Amino acid sequence: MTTDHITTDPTQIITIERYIFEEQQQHPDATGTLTDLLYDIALAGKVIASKTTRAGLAEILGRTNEINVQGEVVQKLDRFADLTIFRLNDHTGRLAVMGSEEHEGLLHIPEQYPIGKYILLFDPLDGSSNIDFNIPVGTIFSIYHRVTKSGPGTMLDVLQSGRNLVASGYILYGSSTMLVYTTGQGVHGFTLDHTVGEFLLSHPHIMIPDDPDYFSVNLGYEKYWTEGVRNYTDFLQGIDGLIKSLSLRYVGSLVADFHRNLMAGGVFYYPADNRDPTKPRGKLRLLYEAAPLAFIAEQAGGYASDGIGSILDIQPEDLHERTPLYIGNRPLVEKAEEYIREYDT
Ligand code: AFP
Repeated sequence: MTTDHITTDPTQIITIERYIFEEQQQHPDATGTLTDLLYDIALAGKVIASKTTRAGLAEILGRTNEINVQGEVVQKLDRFADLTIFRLNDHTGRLAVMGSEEHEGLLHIPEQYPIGKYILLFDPLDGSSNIDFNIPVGTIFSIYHRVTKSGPGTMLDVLQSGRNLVASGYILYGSSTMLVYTTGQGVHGFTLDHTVGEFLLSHPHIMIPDDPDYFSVNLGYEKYWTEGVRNYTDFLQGIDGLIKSLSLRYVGSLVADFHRNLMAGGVFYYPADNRDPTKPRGKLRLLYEAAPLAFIAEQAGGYASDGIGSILDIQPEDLHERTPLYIGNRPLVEKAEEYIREYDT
């Protein structure tokens, strides 16, 4: 028998299931449903990780030649991740309805299964255009309480502002697989130990460091930006001498870019630009990308804005609504708002 996976004192190991359970115990009225739901998402993450790390081998790499509702080519792994999350959550009686970035409409709970009290929104595989190049991708999820009283969940349940989030998180499929989540009691990170098949607590109570190292933006689009965004970018590079220059890091995979800045300090932004008249508010989706990460940023001491005000205060009007996003250290994000106020309004 091999024992090489037993590298840690077992009394020090905290599984994600135990951690979420103990966190929920602090709420006397908690029924355990949220704990179970988060654990189901962790399970989906493990299943998806098993495929993303074998993408080339499993002959699953590549495009399906289908166009999704965002007008993007659907990757096979996107479809697998999407189906995995849906199927692991459609029958549990915990959800009233789901929404996926890959689908135009709501994903209803099949008739034969019970309806629950939570709403789950997810971007099954964000950054999927990177898959063919072995670059990290991620799953982003958000959980709300339903607002309607009974029956299948409706658009009213889904179109809630980020202030109503019960929990949000992401799974990063990188050099290791990490799950980071918040239920409004701080941000906690878990790393998947493949040898035991479980997410183990590796980063409790994550806070964004005060002294930021990085800025992340697609500089290739600079010519499409407003004056405020260009001047803000100069500021981050220390060109006007107000701060030391930050290093530029841009993966083009939001979860990876966000995670690095969360751990090291920095700002990610995807501004509004005039590159594509059909997308005047940038590329990123409010409900599937910006709001869940904004909740995490705020819980880690940071801030997220659309350049004018908090992402969490935006009342969505459409399931696939887009928003400019500035996210990371609070002073850096507030500085973006300042530049936009001064030059663009
Ligand atoms: P894909 O899922 O099409 O790769 O898009 C990824 C993404 O939504 C987000 O993860 C990135 O931060 C952003 O788009 C990158 O967009 P650009 O390629 O325009 O910089």
